[in-house]
Amino acid sequence: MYTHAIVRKPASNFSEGLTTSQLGKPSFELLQIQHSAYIRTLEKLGLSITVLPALPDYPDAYFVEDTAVVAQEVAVITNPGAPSRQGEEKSIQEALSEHKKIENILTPGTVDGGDVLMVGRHIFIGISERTNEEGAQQLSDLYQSFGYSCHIIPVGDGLHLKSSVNYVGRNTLLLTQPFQHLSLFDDFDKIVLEDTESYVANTLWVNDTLIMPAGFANTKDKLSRLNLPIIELDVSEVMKMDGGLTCLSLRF
Ligand code: CIR
Repeated sequence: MYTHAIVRKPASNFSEGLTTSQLGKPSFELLQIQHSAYIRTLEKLGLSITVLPALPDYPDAYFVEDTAVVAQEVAVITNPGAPSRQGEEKSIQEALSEHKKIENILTPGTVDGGDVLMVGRHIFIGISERTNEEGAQQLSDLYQSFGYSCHIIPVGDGLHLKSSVNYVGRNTLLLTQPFQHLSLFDDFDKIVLEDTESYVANTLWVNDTLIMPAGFANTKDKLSRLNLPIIELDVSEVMKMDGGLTCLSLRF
């Protein structure tokens, strides 16, 4: 069970953040409404939320997930792979050190938390444009020393590993088609997304409830087979900045 989450308010210049999306100019007003609804949803699921102030010097900083990898025994502060995001991790270290023992990914290693999928004692680490081999290896060594089994996977498609694969409870992974045949995932049941709904791969499993992006009926249908409560949230403005539901918080 998660009991805590850390989030950060988006800054009004958030649209200066990195994005590859062609979905148009995002609205700050709407993003604030969507971000508040996200916080309320986590609160309803029993989490107590630390809301950090906006960081206008880092327009992507409300994607806090990328700045740390948090487990029961330790929080690893990352070294974000995008130069414009390096430095975001400093205030996260401060916030997490109230709760956890801290370790750090060190240069030349880079890791974005969006590339790290934890399922129980297993950790899948994606090598992407943001997470390099050195960073993945440092993270893997750290968590192996705490008894976790770590697996490193190349992410050929999408921004981060968790843009394409997430755990949705009941020993099941929700994943996009390019990831469906990876033998590393053979021990899981799989729900494979249709191409048109691949964005929903970034569904968030919190305390046995699924929080999914609103408006993807086919996937909602598939997820309902798991018999878990499903909450749909509109994250249109987050999507315009290449982000999703997992990116907006650190849960522990
Ligand atoms: C970026 O490109 O870094 C941000 N605009 C989006 C980060 C999304 N984070 C995530 O998927 N964990």
